[in-house]
Amino acid sequence: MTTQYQDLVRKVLNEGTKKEDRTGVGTLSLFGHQMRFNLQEGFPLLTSKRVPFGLIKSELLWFLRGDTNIRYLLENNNHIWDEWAFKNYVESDAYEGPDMTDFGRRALVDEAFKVQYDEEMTKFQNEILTNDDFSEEFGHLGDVYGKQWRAWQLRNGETLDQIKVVIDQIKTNPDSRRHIVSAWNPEDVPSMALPPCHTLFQFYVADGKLSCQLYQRSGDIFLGIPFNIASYALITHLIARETGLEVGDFVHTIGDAHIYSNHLEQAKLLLERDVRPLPQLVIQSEAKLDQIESNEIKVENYNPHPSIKAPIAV
Ligand code: UFP
Repeated sequence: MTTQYQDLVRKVLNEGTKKEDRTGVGTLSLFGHQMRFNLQEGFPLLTSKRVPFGLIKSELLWFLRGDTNIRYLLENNNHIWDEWAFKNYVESDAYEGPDMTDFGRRALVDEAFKVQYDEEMTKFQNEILTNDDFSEEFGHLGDVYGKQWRAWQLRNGETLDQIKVVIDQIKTNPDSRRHIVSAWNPEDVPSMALPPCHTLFQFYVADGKLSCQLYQRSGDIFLGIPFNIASYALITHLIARETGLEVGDFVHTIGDAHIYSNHLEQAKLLLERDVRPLPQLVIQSEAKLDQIESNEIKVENYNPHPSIKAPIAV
């Protein structure tokens, strides 16, 4: 059973360099790390703490639909992108409620503000879910993963579906060394609130098996990385299913691999726990890749240790 994630946590705790970062929190960090998960051995969902797979799969299905509107996520009870859309709304002329400047930080330190914020956020979510015009205007997040993967803007005005191209190539020219999907669009990066963390991925076919390698430029080891591992393991399964291949390895290459200074105790607690057998992934669907529903994908025999709370750095 794989202990590669634990090994990474231990390595950064022992050898990481103290480094300041954009969020002001501070990290222990190292540059350049690689893990390899053999997907035949089970689905690499962390067992040393519970990881919410439901959020991972609905987010990935959202990307694969080329959808950039949070309505689909809300319909699936997924709130991981809410703040980004909410920010656009409260900064627009249409917003008439109480001042929401710097809402993320203020909601953590000011109880009275938190009540107002929760109220405004709930109203916002309800509008997105029930009001088509409002959702069209304020539900979109712009050029995030779904857009870059499925409708990369070309110079001639048309768009390019990178996922379709890669699937076609895997089927017709499996030995190609060009099975690449890039989310990193240098032209868009300066205007993005959060430039893509999972930057580029490549597929590889050998012995009837499909492998995938991700280059992740920046990885929050405690909160982000367990999500990213599961998400890319899942996309490897989904593309393998679409192309009639078995699954091979998921290779995870990380640039700046860091543990935030307010996650150190949680990381140590995680290392005290034993690693349990991996769950299995089950996909029960007749649908094409971008029509699969979240409830058609399940992990079975997932018996992790309890989740561990840690503050997210924004
Ligand atoms: N982060 C991840 N995985 C993700 C994601 C974000 O680890 O999928 F979207 C973390 C990495 C980093 C922060 O701690 O979010 C992004 O900050 P920056 O853009 O400064 O690297």
